[in-house]
Amino acid sequence: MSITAPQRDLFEQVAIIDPESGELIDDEIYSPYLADIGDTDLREIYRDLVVVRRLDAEATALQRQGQLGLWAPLAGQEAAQIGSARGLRPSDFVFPSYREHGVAYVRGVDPAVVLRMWRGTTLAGWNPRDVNMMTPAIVIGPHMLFAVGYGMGILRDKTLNSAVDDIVIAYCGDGGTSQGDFSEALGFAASFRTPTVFFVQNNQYAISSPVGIQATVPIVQRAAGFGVHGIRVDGNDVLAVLAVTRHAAERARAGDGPTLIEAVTYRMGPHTTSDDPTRYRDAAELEFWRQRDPIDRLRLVLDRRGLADQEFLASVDETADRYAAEVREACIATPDPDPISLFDNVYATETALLAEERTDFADLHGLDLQGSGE
Ligand SMILES: Cc1ncc(C[n+]2csc(CCOP(=O)(O)OP(=O)(O)O)c2C)c(N)n1
Ligand SMILES: [Mg+2]
Repeated sequence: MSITAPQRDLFEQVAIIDPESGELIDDEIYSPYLADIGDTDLREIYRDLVVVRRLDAEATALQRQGQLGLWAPLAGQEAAQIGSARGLRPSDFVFPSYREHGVAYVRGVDPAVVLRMWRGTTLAGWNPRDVNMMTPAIVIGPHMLFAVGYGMGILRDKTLNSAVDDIVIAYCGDGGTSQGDFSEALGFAASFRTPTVFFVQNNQYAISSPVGIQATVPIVQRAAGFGVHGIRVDGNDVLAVLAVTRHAAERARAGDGPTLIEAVTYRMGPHTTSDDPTRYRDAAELEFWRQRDPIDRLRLVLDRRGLADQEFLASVDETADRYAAEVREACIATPDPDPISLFDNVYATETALLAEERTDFADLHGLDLQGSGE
């Protein structure tokens, strides 16, 4: 069955939570995708948002205390990440960039493992197959192409087994859309009608460059030129993000091809812990977005429905604090790898040059050549 691609004014952002009243807006196209979301789900989603923000604060503190080399904070983007990740099935595959800690949380990646890359004790992190999520892409762009290739693989699997209906999602930022890889990926995805969702978190900045420098029209408008369906959503409205992701995933599963979702949000913190955003943006702008905080937005819904009683809120805080304490403990306890292990797993079969470099490195530092063998 084909899922109709609704045509909307592409400047308009899909929203579900009324920012004044906390009432749910009845959206003809997208509300049906939330029909199964009851009070328990709303509370669970709220808990996710709070826990992920707490994780982010803890990781930032760990970096300031010298336990991490770097951290890319997600504060402000919780709804975009939790909403979209919750719109997927476990069997779908995720290609993240480097800020998707909230997506990793929903996929069930151990947060202590997430932190290891930022601590510099591993080159990547987890086994992508365990959670159907690739490890972070620091280089901006290529993973969009990988997501198209993965989608082509799904289509091939489908020719062998018609029951296959997985989809693949790739995350990138507003700045990432300026990469050639982004355009190439959209072109290929449209031509081959791959089951790929491109999820752009437009957090208004690429490091210090405001989005207006890279995109003179809304990013979502680029989709149309490639023949890709586009949706612009209020990225701080977790229910709207969930609904549009489910919609895009449903279309992809039905064979209706790729969708580009532009989630309009804001990076509340620095680009990374090495950045000082006060040098390029003013306090008024930050305040404007503080008024649009994604956690407060969902809180309005809970308040309105009488779901945010003291007992519930205390249990959320307790979950978040316990989670952060466990992450901290695991991070600090992570041992440094044997330096020689840097040469492990570079190739399936070690080349002569690499073997020579391994020996030179061991000689230079007086290391045992056997290494950890990890
Ligand atoms: C190919 C490439 N060029 C440049 C960089 C350096 N770089 C790292 S993050 C970044 C900005 C990306 O901004 P955006 O895509 O909006 O994502 P955000 O950081 O806002 O999540 C740049 C230029 C890189 N990692 N890869
Ligand atoms: Mg950005």
